[in-house]
Amino acid sequence: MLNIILFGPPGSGKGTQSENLIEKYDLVHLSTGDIFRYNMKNDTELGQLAKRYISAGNLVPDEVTISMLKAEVEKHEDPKGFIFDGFPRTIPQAVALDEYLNGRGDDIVVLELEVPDEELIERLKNRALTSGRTDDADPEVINNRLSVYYKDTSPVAGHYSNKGKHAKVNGVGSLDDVASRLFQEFDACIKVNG
Ligand code: B4P
Repeated sequence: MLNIILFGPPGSGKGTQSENLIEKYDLVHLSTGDIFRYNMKNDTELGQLAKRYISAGNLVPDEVTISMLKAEVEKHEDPKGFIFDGFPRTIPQAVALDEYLNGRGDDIVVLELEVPDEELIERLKNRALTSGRTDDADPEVINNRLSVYYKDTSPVAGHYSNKGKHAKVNGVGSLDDVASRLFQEFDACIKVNG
C-alpha cells in the first residue's frame, strides 16, 4: 500500500490539497492538526494538553502525537492508503512512522509543498478572519510556527529525500494548478512502485 505524507510549512495548503488527493485516489485523510482541534473543541484531556502547545505555536510532544496517530490508523480496516497531513513534523515522528509502516508492509512517499514565507504569512492571516483559529490570529505565534518548522520539521524532508521517497511541488498558484502538480508527482510514484 502506497501512502502519502503531505508535507510543508504552516499554511502551505496541506489541508486544502488533501481534499483533492482524497477525492482522486480514494485515500483516508489523517490530519494531526484536525484531530487536535477536534479534541480541543470537545475539551478532552488530549485537547487540553494540545491547546497549551498549539496556542503558542509549538509542537505537541512526540510521544502524545505518535500514539494518537497510530490509534487513528488502526481505526481503518482495509484502506486503499492514507494521506498523512501534518505528520510527521519531527525526525522522531518520522522514524516512528517508518518503523510502524514497515511493520505493516506499507510504503510512503513525501510530497512537499513549497511556498515562500511572505505568502504563508498572508494566507494564515486571511484564514484567521474566517477560521477563528487563535494560532493564525497572532503574528508572533505565526512567526514561532515558522521558526519551529525550519528548526524541527524541515529536516524531515531530508530524511525522506535520502531514501529517495521525496518530491517537491510548487505550492503557489490556483488550487487546481497545485492539485494537478501533486497528481502528476503521485502518479509518477505509483508507476515506480508498481
Ligand atoms: P495543521 O492543522 O497541520 O495546520 P497548518 O500547518 O496551519 O496548515 P495547512 O498547511 O494545512 O494549511 P491550509 O491547507 O489550511 O497544524 C496546526 C498545529 O497543530 C501546529 O502548529 C502544531 O502545533 C499542531 N500539530 C499538528 N500536527 C502535529 C504534529 N505531527 N506534531 C506536533 N504538533 C502538531 O492552508 C492555509 C490557508 O491557505 C487556507 O486559508 C487556504 O485556503 C489557503 N490556501 C491554500 N492553498 C492556497 C493557494 N494555492 N493559494 C492561495 N491560498 C491558498
